[in-house]
Amino acid sequence: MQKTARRILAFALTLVLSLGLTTGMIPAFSNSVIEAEAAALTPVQQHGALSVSGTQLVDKSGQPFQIHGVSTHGLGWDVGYPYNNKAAFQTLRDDWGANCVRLAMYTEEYNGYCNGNKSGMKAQVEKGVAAATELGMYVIIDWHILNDGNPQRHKSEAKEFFREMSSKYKNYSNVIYEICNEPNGCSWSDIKSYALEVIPVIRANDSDAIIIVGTPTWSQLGSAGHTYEPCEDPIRGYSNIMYTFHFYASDPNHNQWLKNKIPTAIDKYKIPVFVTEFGLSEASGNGNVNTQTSSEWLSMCDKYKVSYCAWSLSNKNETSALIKSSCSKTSGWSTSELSTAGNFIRDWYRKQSGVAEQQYKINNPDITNKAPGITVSYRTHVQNDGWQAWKTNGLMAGTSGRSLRLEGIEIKVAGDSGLGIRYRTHVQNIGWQDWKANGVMSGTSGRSLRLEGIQIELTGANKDKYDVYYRVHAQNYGWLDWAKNGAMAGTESYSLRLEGINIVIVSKGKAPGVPTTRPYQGPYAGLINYRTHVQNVGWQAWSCDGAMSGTSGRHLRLEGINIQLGRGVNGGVTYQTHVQNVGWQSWRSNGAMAGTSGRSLRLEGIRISLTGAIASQYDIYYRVHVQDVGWLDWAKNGEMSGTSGMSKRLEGINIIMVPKGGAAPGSTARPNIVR
Ligand code: IDC
Repeated sequence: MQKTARRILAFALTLVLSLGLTTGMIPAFSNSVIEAEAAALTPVQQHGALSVSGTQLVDKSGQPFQIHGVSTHGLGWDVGYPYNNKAAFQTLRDDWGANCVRLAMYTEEYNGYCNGNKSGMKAQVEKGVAAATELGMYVIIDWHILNDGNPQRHKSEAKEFFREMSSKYKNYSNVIYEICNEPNGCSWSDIKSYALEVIPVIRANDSDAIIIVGTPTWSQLGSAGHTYEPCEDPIRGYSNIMYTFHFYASDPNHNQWLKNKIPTAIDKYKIPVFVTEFGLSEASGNGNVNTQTSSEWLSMCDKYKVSYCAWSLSNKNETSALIKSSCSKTSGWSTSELSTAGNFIRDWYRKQSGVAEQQYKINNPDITNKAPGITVSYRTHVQNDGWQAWKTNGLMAGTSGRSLRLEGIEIKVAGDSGLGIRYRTHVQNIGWQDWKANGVMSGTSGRSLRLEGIQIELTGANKDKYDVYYRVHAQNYGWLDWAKNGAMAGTESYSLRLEGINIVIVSKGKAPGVPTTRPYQGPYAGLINYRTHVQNVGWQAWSCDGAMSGTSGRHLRLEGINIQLGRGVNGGVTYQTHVQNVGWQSWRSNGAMAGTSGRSLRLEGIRISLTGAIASQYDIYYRVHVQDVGWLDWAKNGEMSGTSGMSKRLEGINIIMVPKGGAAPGSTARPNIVR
């Protein structure tokens, strides 16, 4: 079975490498990506390989597990395959709370696998499995017999197909095999003997994947209303086998005797059932959609913890289709673009998965000390959707789980005539725009350019009575921490879009009750950032917040250093170095180089101080690694670090900022040696 951890790491590394190449920021970046990934585990990361215990599907820890999936329409149909894409599945996962996709590969009808379209269908299945796997979703490979009725009819093709698929996916923990969608016009013994040939083919490659076997009469668990042939004569000798049951919740026929089938199969016969397909419509795939009977059916499945997948992810003009036929988008649908069935399924799955609750918290973050009587209003221009409605006082603007970029924003304040607001955005291909104020648009319109970062600050005579806080949802990172009073929120140099934003105004100096550590990702993402020029090596990548810069055990001298405060930090940093043959140089500040370049002269000592507002809020500590001596203790706020009169080179340095008066990062007994 696939090693999930390895996949997270592989994903993180790919991201790090692809971004790292363009930025040179690999070390600082990699941790945050891994953390961001770990914070939101995918369904497969959380639940791993599934198995069957008694009648229940269980996850890797043996806990009962329910699939909440969505089935594609036929993969050969023009209303089916366009939705077989990763962005669509991501919308299902992140916005709907679905954990599974079912790939309906018709065998006969409409470009079916056994109807001359083998390679086309296989390519679609491979595409769907790859997308679901990258997203950490479960995926069902469905041999969608329908008009062909008896699975015996294409048995040899089925065996060949499942041999190939199970060989390809034998190490995947998320792939489920459904070997015959809806047998009809044949007996259970036909189906069973088919299953007894296909199952061993899969088991030869994969000893434990879930295999789901279709049942008589379009998978109704028996050939007539009160018969249960598969339950009375189940398949023996294999583990992790389940039986298909299908229903269409608004079909008058299905709302009679069919309703007893799940309880009877499970309670009486102890047979594991999987609803690989249900519709909210009638059995034709069209007609009435009755939300009352739909709720009853799904509640019954939930009571028995039976898994289910909804038919179908399509905009076909029929009521079982989850997307409105007027909508041609193949991912990122808004609720107004979903059909009645689509909205019902989305709501149902969101509640079940906790996505609704998480999103409620994103939309309504718990902010303390909001400034009484002050209203900040803002609206965003979103890719495809255009201008959204105005949001106020901390509510989310933008979208969540739909991967849509923000392109423009307008912000205004009310409630204090002495208060105004200004803001500027960092726009793809353009960079920082000029500041805009009090409701004027920042960003672009009609140019499809993403916002990547934003700064917001208060203006006017009364601006010092308040603090403005804001945070953004950045692509790949998710929600960053809250920025304050003009600090940058978003990312820089990584070409990542903003997708959402919250803004709130808090009474001056009061705690907002939300995290504020890291509102920004990119170069200078640390509070204090620095890099050194090393003998033979040249400039190293930037380090930040206590990480070592320089080399260790290589006897190479430091020759130069840049030091810079984090983006948006209110204040400055100033530093001077003691250089071989030269002595103390003059002070340098805010990123300028100290030391020498091209002269092969070693640094022997350094002093560093904070300036401006930050100097009253933080102490700066630093220590150096000295030739033949090793690490000296920490120096603080302008004290000398290093040696003097000893002709010893510096080889490494750590720099860190600590809230004013806080504990030192280590011993401060001997920060320097002066001879
Ligand atoms: C339906 C589709 C419809 C298509 C028809 C025939 O919704 O657009 O024209 O198939 O191919 C099933 C089947 C499933 C059916 C669905 C609704 O598994 O393929 O899809 N249904 O009729 N069993 C019961 C209902």
